[in-house]
Amino acid sequence: MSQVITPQLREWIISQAQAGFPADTVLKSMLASGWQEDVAIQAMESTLQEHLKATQQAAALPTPMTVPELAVEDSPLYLQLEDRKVSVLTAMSDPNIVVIGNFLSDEECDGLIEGAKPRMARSLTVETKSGGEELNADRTSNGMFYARAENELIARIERRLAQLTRWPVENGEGLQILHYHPGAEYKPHYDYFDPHEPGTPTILKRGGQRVATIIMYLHEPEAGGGTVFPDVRLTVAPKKGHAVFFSYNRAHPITKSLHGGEPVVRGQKWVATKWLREGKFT
Ligand code: PD2
Ligand code: ZN
Repeated sequence: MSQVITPQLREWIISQAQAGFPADTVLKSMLASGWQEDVAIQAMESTLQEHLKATQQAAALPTPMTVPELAVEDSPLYLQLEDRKVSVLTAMSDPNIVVIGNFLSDEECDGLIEGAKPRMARSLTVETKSGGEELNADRTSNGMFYARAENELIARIERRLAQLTRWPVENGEGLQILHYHPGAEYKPHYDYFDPHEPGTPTILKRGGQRVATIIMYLHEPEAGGGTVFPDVRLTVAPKKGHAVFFSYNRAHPITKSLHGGEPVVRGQKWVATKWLREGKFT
């Protein structure tokens, strides 16, 4: 009969290793208490390898940064910003995700799309190997960037975003517009720059790490196209005029900030994305 490696056995193996017993001594004790040799060896190998990986990952945790936080401590239903009253629809603390209603008017959504249309091209993502830009198979949308304060509409939305997030306008990247046709998606990813990629130091010279993202929905599809957070199994519906804010205080998966754009099933989806940096984005 085959023996099963139990969580208790794994814990015991780790405790023996931590107490300083050599591998062959631990193995002998396991055999003496009735474990089959092949099972005992496999249990030791897999347990100790996983334990080593986990401790190495913990040791490599980057130090947390100060990140933007919305003024939702006392669970307000609305936030009165200088030029607009917006709704707080959903708030989650870990990860910090806040869904905002009525963030943009229909006219603002349409204006962002019309201004972007003549400038759309297949989306590029920042290429972390060199710090340049590249076509990315994980992102099948089309896109463009507005320069910061490029026109009155952009400047107004950027001021509103700065009030919402209590984060300086100067720390924001230019607004990015994305257009998804049916079938187009953005596979789950992190928006921060991977510290292990060779191009990251170059990217970080322009304002440091990204610390938060706001995705604004400009045109809603008929089906599909939600923004998903797989670590907490949350899907934000891509409702026109709504926005989703989320922050990540270090460049590490423990932030649970993994997120993606689900494939559009029917209709067209347009979004505007604002990324906020630690410092002034130049
Ligand atoms: O369009 C989206 O839902 C989406 C999903 C994930 C956009 C982004 N990421 C992004 O622009 O970073
Ligand atoms: Zn993203």
